[in-house]
Amino acid sequence: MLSQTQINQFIQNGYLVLRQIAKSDFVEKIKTETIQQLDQRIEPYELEAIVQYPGSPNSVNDIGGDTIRRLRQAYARHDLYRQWATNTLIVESIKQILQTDQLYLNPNHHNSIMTKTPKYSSQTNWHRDTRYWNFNNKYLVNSWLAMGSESNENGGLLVLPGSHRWDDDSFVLDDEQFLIADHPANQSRLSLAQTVELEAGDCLLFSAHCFHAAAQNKTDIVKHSLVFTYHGDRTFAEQGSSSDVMKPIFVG
Ligand SMILES: O=C(O)CCC(=O)C(=O)O
Repeated sequence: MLSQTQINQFIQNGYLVLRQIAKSDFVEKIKTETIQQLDQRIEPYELEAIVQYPGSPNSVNDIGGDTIRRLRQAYARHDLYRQWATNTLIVESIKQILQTDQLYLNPNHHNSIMTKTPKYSSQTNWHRDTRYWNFNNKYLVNSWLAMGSESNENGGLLVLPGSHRWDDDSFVLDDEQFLIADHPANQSRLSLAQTVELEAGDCLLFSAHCFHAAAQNKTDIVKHSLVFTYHGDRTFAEQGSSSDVMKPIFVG
C-alpha cells in the first residue's frame, strides 16, 4: 500500500522508487534464471545491433553483433517472471497510482528483461515510451525491477521529473521522437535530469509518458532489469495496432 506522500510523488514527478521491495533470495533466483536464458539465447530477443542506438555494434555480423539488448515476452518465459509481474505490492501500488480497480499487463510492450553488457551496450536517448504505442490515453505505468545495482556508470535510467505532465510542444524531437540533446529549446528541460540509482530488489515505477534515457554500461558487469507495462480499465489499445497484437492480461 502506497502512502499519500508516495502517490503525490508519483503524480508530481512521474516516477517513484520502491526500495527493497523484492526479497534478496527471489532476486537471486530471477537473476540466475535470466543469466541461464541469456546463455541459452532463448528467443524471442532483440539485438543491440538491430536497434542501432548510439554505441551499438554496426551490424549483426560485426564483433559484438550478437549482443542481446532484451529478452522479450518475459511473462510467458518463466513462472518467476510471472510471479513478479503479478506481485501484490506492485499490482496494488500501480492500481493506487492509476486510481483503477482493475489492472492489466500489456504483453506487447516492455514485458522484457533488459540487459546491458559492458562492451557492446548502447545509449538510449531521451524518449517517452508512449511515442510509438497506440492507446487512447497516456496512463500507463512501467515497473522496473533491478537485479543488481544501477547507476549512470552501468547504464541505469535517467528521468526528467514531471515530464509526464508536459502537454505543450515547446521541446524539440527528432524524426524518431527522441529529444534533441543539443537543441537550445531543450536545455532548461534537460537540466532537470535525475539519475535513478537502484540496488538489487528496488523497483522503479514510472509513467510511460515520462521522458527517460540511459547511458552505455561502462563497468565490466552485465546489468539486468525486469520490466513490465500496466494500465487500468479506462485505457485501451487501438484495435489492430502494435499495442493490440496480444490481449491485455488481467493481473488484479
Ligand atoms: O536501458 C535502456 O537503455 C533504456 C531502455 C528504455 O528506455 C526503453 O527501452 O524504453
